[in-house]
Amino acid sequence: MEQSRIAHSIGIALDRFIKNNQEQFQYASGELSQLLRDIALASKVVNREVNKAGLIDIMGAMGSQNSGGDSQQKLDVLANIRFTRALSKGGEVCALISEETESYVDLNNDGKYVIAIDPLDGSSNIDVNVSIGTIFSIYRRKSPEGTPIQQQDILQKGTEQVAAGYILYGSSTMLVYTTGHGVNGFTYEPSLGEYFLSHPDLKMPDDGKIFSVNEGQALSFAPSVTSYLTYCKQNGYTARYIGSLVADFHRNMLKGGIYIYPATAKDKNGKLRLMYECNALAFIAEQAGGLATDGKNRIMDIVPTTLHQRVPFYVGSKKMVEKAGSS
Ligand code: AHM
Ligand code: MG
Repeated sequence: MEQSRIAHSIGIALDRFIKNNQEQFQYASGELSQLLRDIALASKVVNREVNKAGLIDIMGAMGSQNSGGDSQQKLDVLANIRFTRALSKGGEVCALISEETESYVDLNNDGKYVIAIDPLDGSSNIDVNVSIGTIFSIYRRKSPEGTPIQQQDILQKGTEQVAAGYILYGSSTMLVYTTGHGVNGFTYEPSLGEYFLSHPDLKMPDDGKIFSVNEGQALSFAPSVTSYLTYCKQNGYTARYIGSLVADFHRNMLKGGIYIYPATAKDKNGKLRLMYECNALAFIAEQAGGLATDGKNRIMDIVPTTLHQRVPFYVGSKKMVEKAGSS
């Protein structure tokens, strides 16, 4: 009782929260906790880079290098470097799948966990000072530790995730994650350099009035998508689309809404990637009482066949996703 009261008190620091809740993990050896801390630490570094993004040209013009000796680089590449470094130093991760690399990266063969990550999502918003995000999924490896990574470790379906989360670099920076026991959101306090619990046990409204879709592609949507969007408009729904998946998802989770990236003429399987964009948000959505499908099937049941596989994505309030799927 006391434990759960502490674990859910608003204002508790992320590190303490992770420690207090460690016994909820199926394998409570502390490595998953450390891994989550590594991700949080890397996200603080990325947050710092994101916050000075507009200064990069100025600093570049001054010929400056950052503390690691790297010359200034594009933010998404930089974010990939930051997360890869943090995860390889920690030692808990045996393989890393990233949007930024064609193949997976072997890290520590003795590590128990596989990570799929989109280090900085929302590429069209990076240079224009609009919210962007990091998305991650954590899996436990199937093959024995200390042996080379195998396909079965890499291509796991979403139901196998042991944890997933995202970082939203927005008007404030937030880290939201689940280990399969509900969803908790933490807000970053920059002057203290720490995340604090601000959104305990997040629940997505069952129904909502916001739809988020790129209607610029509407002429090539399937009739089912068009008819659902017509239904939304006829019923006084409101359109909100930032073009950063994490930001659109986060708003809809708090307010009630649906995000759709359907198949289009340009992207026959939709645009978004199953392994490091959709699965993590599907896990969080379900843990918060929402739903995620490809229009028909549950996202987390899809067996991946390639690392960068795309999938149509419908995610958000349960009733809205069900209605869109049956339109
Ligand atoms: P990215 O991985 O190149 O950043 O693309 C993913 C992003 C999502 O964040 C966003 O929801 C979607 O692409 C927007 O796509 P579009 O510009 O086609 O609407
Ligand atoms: Mg992306």
